[in-house]
Amino acid sequence: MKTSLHPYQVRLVWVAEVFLSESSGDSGPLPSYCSPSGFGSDCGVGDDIDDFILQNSSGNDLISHIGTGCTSGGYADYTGDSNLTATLISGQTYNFNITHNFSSQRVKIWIDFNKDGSFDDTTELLYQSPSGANPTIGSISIPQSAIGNTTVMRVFDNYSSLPIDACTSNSSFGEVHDYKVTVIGATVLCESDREEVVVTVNDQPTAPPSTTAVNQDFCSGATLGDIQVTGSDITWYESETIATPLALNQEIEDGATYYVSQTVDACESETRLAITVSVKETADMPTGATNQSFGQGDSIFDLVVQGYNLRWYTSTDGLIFNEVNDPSQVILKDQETYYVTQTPPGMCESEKLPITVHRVLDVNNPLFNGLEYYPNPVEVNLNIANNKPIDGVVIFNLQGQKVLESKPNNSKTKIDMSRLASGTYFAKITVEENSTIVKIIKE
Ligand SMILES: [Ca+2]
Ligand SMILES: [Ca+2]
Repeated sequence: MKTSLHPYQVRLVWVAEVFLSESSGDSGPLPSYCSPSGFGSDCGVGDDIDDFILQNSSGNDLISHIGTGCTSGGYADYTGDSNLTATLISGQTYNFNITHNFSSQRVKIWIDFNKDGSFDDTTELLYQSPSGANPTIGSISIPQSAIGNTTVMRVFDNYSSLPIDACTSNSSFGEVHDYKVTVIGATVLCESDREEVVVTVNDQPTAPPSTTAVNQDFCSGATLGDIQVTGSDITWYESETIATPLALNQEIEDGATYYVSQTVDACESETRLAITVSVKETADMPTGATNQSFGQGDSIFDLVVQGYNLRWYTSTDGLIFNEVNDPSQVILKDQETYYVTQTPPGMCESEKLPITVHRVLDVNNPLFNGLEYYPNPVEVNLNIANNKPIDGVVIFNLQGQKVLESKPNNSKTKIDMSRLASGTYFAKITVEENSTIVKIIKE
């Protein structure tokens, strides 16, 4: 005997293929039907079925039974009359017109589709008058599923109220006509051999998923799929009982509790594991000038940035970023942009601050031959001199904001920095549309 951690029930079912066809089915002898009871007075004073006309949807008469008057006792069986029969096709609708000799007549029509000798009010009643009338005009529809048979259609007329059923009148006055009809309907043509199918039913309750933490922290943009749980085929819900699952890519909300099930061997756990999430705030970018100068051989480590747990990145296109493992090992390149984030305790990593670096003195550029700037540190006036005339000087603070601008057009100039707060600044010096940046300390 096989033992298993998951004992299952095994059930056997059998399947067969069944072919159906349109057929007129059994054309053999008709069963006998009840004679209607309850007529005290039958139809002698005009409560009869005088004319009965049945037409197909093209308006052609199938049965045209005119001027029949009243049959004594109220029951006329015309099933033996080969001129008063119709062939009716499943799925089609037929119109009828019944003339009475008195007003306020109400009619029911049945067909004994299954040919069992009785007219069933659920499956075989095709028409009932909504109100009393003369004539009674309406239609009957043969159900698509009607069984093919040569059988009997009963037309039952009552004065004022509908017949109780196909065998019982509801008032003293009325008349019944029975007609033979051939119904073209569905019939089983043949059935295949039956084959056994083994169905394995997992009757072991599935446990909910597990986790190492029922409270989990995330950064903004995290989805249900980021929550850490252990289970197979897991499904998230917004409550313990609601049936509608949540999408795995739904963004989670701060402070929300989500409920998760797992499905093992087709059975979903009935209990769900609850996980409460918090979404931490994203930190502001670290503080630093977006343009910084550097000297030959400086590394990322030499850039001036303030923030917690700085992380540095390089990128060739500003779209894909590579994190720098050791900033002291990455030597700065002129005009390159480096990116830096901060991650203060309890917060999520900030956006990236881009910093473009400029070599302080480009010894290879003759435009800046003889460039001098002094004193540095400076208290009041910063003197700048160059062999070639200086077109522009722009002073930036560490945040990259422009704080002073001058267009000297001269090879010597003074910049009054007395009103600036103490700290580090950068001076961008432009000569013939070429620039260099130098670091200035204001005392
Ligand atoms: Ca009649
Ligand atoms: Ca029947």
